[in-house]
Amino acid sequence: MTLYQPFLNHAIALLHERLDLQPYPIPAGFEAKSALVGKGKHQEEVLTTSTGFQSPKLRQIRAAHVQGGKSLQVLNFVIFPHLNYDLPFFGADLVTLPGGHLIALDMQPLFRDDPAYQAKYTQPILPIFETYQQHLPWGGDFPEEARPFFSPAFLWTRTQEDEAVETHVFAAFKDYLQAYLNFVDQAEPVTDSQSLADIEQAQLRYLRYRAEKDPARGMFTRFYGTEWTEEYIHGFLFDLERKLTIGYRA
Ligand code: DBV
Repeated sequence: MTLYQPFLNHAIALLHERLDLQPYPIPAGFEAKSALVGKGKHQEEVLTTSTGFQSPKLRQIRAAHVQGGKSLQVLNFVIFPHLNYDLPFFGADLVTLPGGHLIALDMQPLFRDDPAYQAKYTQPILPIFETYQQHLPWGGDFPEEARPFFSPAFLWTRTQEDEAVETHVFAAFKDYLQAYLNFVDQAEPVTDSQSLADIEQAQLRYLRYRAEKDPARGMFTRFYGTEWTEEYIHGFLFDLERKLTIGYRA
């Protein structure tokens, strides 16, 4: 079993338990993709698999899982709520490269600087954040322009220790996901047209940033080529703009 497979298995089991879950369509050719990377005895297969679900309040729940041997493992797992809920995004970026593990876990706010929003969606998470943060060193600088998209409960670490990932990070991932699903349970649809417009703008701002700055673009392009990569990013990983174009509304 690879490093992040237990994370994905846990997430899928919990989502089934707690939500009225339906599949989310994955464009043909993007369910699984593999390439042989490297030369001679360093050659490795790099396999990228995709998983997608939806529920009445959650537009897209999706995971990209990259498995390329001990020093290349990625699980990027994001939940995008429907546009008539003020719910944050659930965002996990769990990345293992030759240099070590890079872990980003957060409930990414729609309205970072709104105190009422923080009180509703960040303050309840801070005790969980503090429980795990003390065991995990701060991950260091990240792009300044990404700052508005993270909450004060952003768990961000770099570590060399597999054990830290298997214990603290895994426990944090489970707790954040439970807490997120509690928010989902409580969420009521938004009907006010100004609030709906604000939510759509905030979702688009987030989504455009992530699609444009996807830190995996270079890696995917090397493995699978430009055409596959751009289609994967815009047609599956960060697909809201496409869906709006073809008439999706909450
Ligand atoms: N990141 C993704 C997707 C990935 C992915 C869809 C499927 O959004 C992987 C794969 N993230 C990935 C990889 C790296 C990172 C790094 C492969 C390493 C890139 C490299 O070192 O070459 C959080 N992820 C990062 C970094 C951050 C995040 C801050 C370091 C980036 C850097 O130093 O430039 N999660 C990421 C992020 C947001 C988020 C930027 C913004 C809202 O939610």
